[in-house]
Amino acid sequence: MTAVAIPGLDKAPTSHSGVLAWVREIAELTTPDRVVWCDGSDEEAARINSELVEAGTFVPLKDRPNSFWAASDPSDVARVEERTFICSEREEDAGPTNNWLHPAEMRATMTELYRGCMRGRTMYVVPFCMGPLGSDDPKLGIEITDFAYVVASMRVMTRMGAQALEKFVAEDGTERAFVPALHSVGKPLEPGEKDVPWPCNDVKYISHFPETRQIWSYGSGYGGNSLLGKKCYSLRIGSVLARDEGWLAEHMLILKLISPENKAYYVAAAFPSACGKTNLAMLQPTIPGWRAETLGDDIAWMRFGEDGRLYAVNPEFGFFGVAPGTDWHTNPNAMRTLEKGNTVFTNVALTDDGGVWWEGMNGKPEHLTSWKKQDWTPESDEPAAHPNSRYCTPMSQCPILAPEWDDPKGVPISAILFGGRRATTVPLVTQSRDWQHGVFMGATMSSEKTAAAAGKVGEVRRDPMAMLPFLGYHAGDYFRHWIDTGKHADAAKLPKIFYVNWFRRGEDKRFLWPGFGENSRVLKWIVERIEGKASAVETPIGFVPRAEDLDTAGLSEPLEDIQAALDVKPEEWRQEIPLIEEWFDKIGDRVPSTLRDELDALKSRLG
Ligand code: SAT
Ligand code: MN
Repeated sequence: MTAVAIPGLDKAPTSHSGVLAWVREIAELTTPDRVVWCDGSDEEAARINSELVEAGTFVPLKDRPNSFWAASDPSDVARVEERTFICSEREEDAGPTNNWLHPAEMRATMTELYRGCMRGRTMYVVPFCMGPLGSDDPKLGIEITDFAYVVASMRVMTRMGAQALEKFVAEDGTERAFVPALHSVGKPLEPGEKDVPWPCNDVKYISHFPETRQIWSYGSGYGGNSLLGKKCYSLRIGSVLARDEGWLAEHMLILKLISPENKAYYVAAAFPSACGKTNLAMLQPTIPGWRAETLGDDIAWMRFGEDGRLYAVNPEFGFFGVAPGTDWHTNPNAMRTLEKGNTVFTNVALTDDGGVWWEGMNGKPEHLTSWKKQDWTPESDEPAAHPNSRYCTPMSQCPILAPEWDDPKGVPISAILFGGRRATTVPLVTQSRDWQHGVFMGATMSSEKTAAAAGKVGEVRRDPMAMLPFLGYHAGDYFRHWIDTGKHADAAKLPKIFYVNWFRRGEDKRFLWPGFGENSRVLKWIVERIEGKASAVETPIGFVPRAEDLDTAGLSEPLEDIQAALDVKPEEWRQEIPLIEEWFDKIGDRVPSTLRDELDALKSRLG
């Protein structure tokens, strides 16, 4: 092999042989102009930010410290599910909900794309750890990327740099396993060629190799496609690790609810992207005496503790939240988090005095620079911010962060919520009959598609446990893993499972439930159910409160609306049955028979 002298390649701050070999292999394949090993220091961050300003990728904001505005290429604004692949050795292990290509074929194709793809660029080596650094079994990764924006964002979203790299070699000298995660924007520069602010490629691949725990991403700079610790590692590869090691990797927020008696309850909740997970995670309860604290807004890793309870940790270190709709009314705690600065905003609008604005934010600016970098006025017929525009901000800035957020042990979960965005059919809240029935609810949950993924907004799709785009293996096996998780546990110690829908509408299409801070009323009922204190009606789909079972004191909505949000209409549910059957048929014979039994039982209860 010829030794290639790439400046910086030999500056490795680790002796980990696997890291050294892999970084060298990728440098020789992608031929960057230089290699930078990232240490995560403040000096490094300042240097990278100023390089991004220089490149035109970042515009410094004037309304908050150390914060930046970025506008992506207009074609690179969301996750690309059709270009996302689970490359297991056998197609049947990826299952019918994933795109599949044989790993050898994918490797061959992508190796050719990667060859020379970092020419003219810097290759950054970003060591990171998902979950608390003090964990006994830290989940490590190295992301190699040629986009400084990714480095800046990974520093916010993960525990990265020297502190993570330290964990690669255990105290006894053994080299720990890590997930190699390769990212390139796929836009090599010819000598003298001027770079664009947001390099990307029309050809995109977001590939996962579950058996070898590898991630290869090409062509996109957008968060979910490029911040590989997030969905790619923590969910797609994470779900495979969880299956093999006996835990759960889930698309869930983690919330701590504190009752007037000062008792804490931890709740994990799964909603599809852009369905209000961050708002619920940072809930400001409207009912007197109740408080909430945040532990995470997107991902939960859950495993059983020695006491037999299910404990959750958030593998992330920052929030990558949807900006539009966020304001002082819907999510004051997010606004306070963002005010502190240290935030990257992507695809929001820029105000004339150097601040940020998006649809749903207070104020009526007369003129803006839109996410497409065009003049925008209230007369413009396009939104000023892209509907999937995002803020990337440190969790530590959240004013209601729970003090135990970084505890490697995690927090014991009392309730799991599944929820989607449905205009009809699904009541505001339903308690499952037991774990297995709760798994059925999660496995059959449905939602109207949002702007977080490319595709048609509004159409209803099944999104099991909000994991449809994030499963690293066969959905039927995933359901079995959930059923088995319950079987191996002490039923009394398992979290109770609930199905919620904040988005039901009346005949005139208006929302029946006010949502946001008022969701604390639903959480209060859930806590009271756990304590055996609240009433509910047993319906064919599970236990549902009547309007009078909820604390509605001070709500301005008429009680009829609340009742309508809670109604179980058997005729609507009978229409749902063929859709669930079709969904199970799509998953095929790996659907656990227990879930088919649940479906039969539901059918017979509906009559
Ligand atoms: O784009 S991300 O996948 O990072 C966020 C989301 O869709 O939930
Ligand atoms: Mn998400």
